[in-house]
Amino acid sequence: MSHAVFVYGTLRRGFSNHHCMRGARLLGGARTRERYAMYVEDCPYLVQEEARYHVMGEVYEVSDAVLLTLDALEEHPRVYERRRIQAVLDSGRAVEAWCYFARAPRGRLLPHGDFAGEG
Ligand code: PCA
Repeated sequence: MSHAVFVYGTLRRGFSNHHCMRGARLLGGARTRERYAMYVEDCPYLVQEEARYHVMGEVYEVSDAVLLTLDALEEHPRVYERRRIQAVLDSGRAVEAWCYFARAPRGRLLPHGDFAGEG
């Protein structure tokens, strides 16, 4: 079985945990359909209850095994909780995907929804 996952932080291309996406198929760059807030300490913490901006990331299709690896990495459901969201691919196609939200955000509020951007 495969699962679509929207990643917005260290799992993105070029970041520290991206190697965990090995074997995953990139569906494309994407943004969230809804607005959220992102706090950053060493890694980003997404908050679902605070509607500020669309969040940029990538959507991957992953296997059961990779999803379990990601759950362990993100310490779902204790530290991050995996929830369903709507994402919009750069192509314009809407997809439903899993996303890891922070249970207790830490750090400072990013002024925009792109962990790869400055600020
Ligand atoms: N890793 C997950 C959630 C936050 C993080 O740093 C991600 O990239 O989506």
